[in-house]
Amino acid sequence: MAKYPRVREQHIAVFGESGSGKTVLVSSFFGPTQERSYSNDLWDLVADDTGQGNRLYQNYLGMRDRARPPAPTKFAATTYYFSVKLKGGDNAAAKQRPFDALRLAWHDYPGEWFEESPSSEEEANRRVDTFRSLLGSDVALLLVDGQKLLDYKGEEERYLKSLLTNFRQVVLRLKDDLLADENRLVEFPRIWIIALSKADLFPDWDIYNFRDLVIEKASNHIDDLRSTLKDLVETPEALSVGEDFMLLSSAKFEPSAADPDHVEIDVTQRVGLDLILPIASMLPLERRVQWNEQMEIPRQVLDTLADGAETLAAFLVGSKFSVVESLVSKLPKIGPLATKAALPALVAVAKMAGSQVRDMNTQARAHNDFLTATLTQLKLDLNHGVKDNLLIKSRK
Ligand SMILES: Nc1nc2c(ncn2[C@@H]2O[C@H](COP(=O)(O)OP(=O)(O)OP(=O)(O)O)[C@@H](O)[C@H]2O)c(=O)[nH]1
Ligand SMILES: [Mg+2]
Repeated sequence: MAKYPRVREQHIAVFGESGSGKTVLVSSFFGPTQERSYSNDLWDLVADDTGQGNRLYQNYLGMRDRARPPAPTKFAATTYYFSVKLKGGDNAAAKQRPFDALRLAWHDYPGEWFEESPSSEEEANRRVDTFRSLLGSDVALLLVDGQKLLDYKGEEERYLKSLLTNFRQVVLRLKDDLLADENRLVEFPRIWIIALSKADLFPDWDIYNFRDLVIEKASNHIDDLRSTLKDLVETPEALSVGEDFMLLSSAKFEPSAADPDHVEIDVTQRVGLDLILPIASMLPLERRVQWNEQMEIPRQVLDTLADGAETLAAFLVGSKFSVVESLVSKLPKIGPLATKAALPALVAVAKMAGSQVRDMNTQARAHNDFLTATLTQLKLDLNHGVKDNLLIKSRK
């Protein structure tokens, strides 16, 4: 194995119109991890580019200390690169681990790109490039702007229809450029999560309230979007659109009691941000196992979906956790790829019961095995999101 880079890279693709909360989201994802009071015993989150990291932190400080949100994003997209650096890099367990950091690329861009036509050919090209990088992620978040839902109270279908059809139009317009000479795209987000941004505006809601509203008012538009996306991809059966839902709130924004023209921003009240890493890293792995049991997925698709999952699974099995070993031996051979050595391990990891994950997490922590502890922690966090009714995962 090559010594460098010992990393795995995931992309975060957030699709949302202008003002839907994309820049605030990435700022609130990163900002708190830089505060003095922040502590995480398993990993550190660092921005690979110091200047970029400082700008995001500046956004966050503006909100925290001056109730001032960042300005709308104009003209250009920015890709923020983060590393989730595992602790314990110099201990014995770390010598065996296949990587020391998860890398996260988060693409932020002007939402108006989805609403207005480009003003020049150069800009049109930039949009295609950005869109193409967004499509390199396994998971896409499609933001439903909570403020807009409130503005359209009682006739939410009007907003949802325009959101979903506009987005579909964008995809259709870019289709030829995206496909270039390919017939269908192999690398493509396979999980499209419909996410409510600004969920703090709905203090009484859990994810079921949101899901029910979206299905009730817009299921036909989701169907249309799904078929448009299916037309673009290789193995279209391996695609979840409108089956997963989540709540997000980057901070609590509230009109100030003293002066209703001003907002107060409480950055400590956040919803769903802790699910972003687990969703980016664990959800594709789980889904891949689900699909693999139901259908024959071509190797080329598997190689892009949850890329590196086998290495991870093999590592977990190799790390002598009896729970994985016993699961692997019990599993029936399933699917056309069951002979691939690492796959049963992958299935085992994805299917481990909550209590087993917890045991493994405890053991790994006790042994300073930070990679196993991190992976199992991400899985536990994902489970919590579901239990806390912040996340609905596809049951298919
Ligand atoms: N209540 C509430 N308001 C939010 C939240 N996040 C963002 N907002 C509000 O939405 C505004 C726009 O957020 P941005 O993050 O700048 O939106 P954007 O998607 O980056 O918009 P563009 O850069 O134009 O594409 C902010 O100035 C806040 O007023 C949130 O979690 N809760
Ligand atoms: Mg923005």
